[in-house]
Amino acid sequence: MQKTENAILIIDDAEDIRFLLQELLKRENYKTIVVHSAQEGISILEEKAQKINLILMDVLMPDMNGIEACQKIKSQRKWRDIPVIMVTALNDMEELDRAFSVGAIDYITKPIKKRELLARIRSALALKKEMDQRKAREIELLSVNGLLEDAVEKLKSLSSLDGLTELPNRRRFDEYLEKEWKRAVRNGTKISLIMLDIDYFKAYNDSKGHLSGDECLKKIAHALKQTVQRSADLVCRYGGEEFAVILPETELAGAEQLAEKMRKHIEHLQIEHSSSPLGEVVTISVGVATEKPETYLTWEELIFRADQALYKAKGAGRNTVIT
Ligand code: GH3
Ligand code: MG
Ligand code: MG
Ligand code: MG
Repeated sequence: MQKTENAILIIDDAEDIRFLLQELLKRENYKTIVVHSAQEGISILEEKAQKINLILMDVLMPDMNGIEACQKIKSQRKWRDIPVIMVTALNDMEELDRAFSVGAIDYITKPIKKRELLARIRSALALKKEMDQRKAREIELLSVNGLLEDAVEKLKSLSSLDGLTELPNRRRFDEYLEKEWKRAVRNGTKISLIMLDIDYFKAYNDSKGHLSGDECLKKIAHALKQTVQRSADLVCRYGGEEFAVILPETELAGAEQLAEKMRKHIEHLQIEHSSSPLGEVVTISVGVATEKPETYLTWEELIFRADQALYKAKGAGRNTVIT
């Protein structure tokens, strides 16, 4: 029964054999392509090897004989998987040995016996099908491996992002600050750092629940990110409800301006916070510090000073910027 469009390629120089094979196979609903020389058979493969699922090859042919042709086919990676059954009048074991040694899968002797022919074709096709399926599974595995590699890449980039807010995390903050600090030492430029913390966020969580707290953190992260304009400025989630903004090549006045813009922006988000002693909406307290990095200083000094300023902002009543 013909199930696919695939064809059996018949290569034989004798017209009567070509005719006989073609007729027998046609009656069994096999599709055939029939040629009279090895050279012609190879041209067919060059054109549509993927449509050929079996080759019936005569051994004795002028020009290129069947053994040579089989060897040639098996030496090509793209053709190697097509089974070749040798058709021989010789009953010559030496010829057959050679045929097997160059990769033929089976042989049929002339005169051709119908039952034998069909049995051997069926078993060759079944084997080919199994090989194709195995190959497909291997390809599937390879693509799974590819997917795994992509996933690892993704994980690497995720490992520097905070899962909730999708802002760079503390690890990325440390890396970036160290890098920018060193650059500033080399170039003699300044770095500013903004540290900010949500006011009365514990009360927010307590009154609205932790999930609402998470949503609030996301909104604030998004708003902070929108506020910065330079690509060198890095807004990070420093931890909990604390954020930090690294501003390379920025003077204190510029950093303070940005900090005030952020404070206002958050206040104007109007995120309801009725349990805040300050009023009705979520606010932030902000500390700003600037350093001109010198080799005797470290970036920890900058963090310490921004943190101190933030602490003072809390002490000064919150919802404010202190430098
Ligand atoms: P202050 O104005 O002095 O900063 O008061 P506060 O309540 O904001 O400060 P506190 O440090 O007492 O509380 C911080 C709260 O932030 C407590 C903690 O549960 C909450 N928090 C930290 N990280 C997360 C988070 O990822 N999700 C949620 N929902 N809450 C968080
Ligand atoms: Mg012949
Ligand atoms: Mg805090
Ligand atoms: Mg807080």
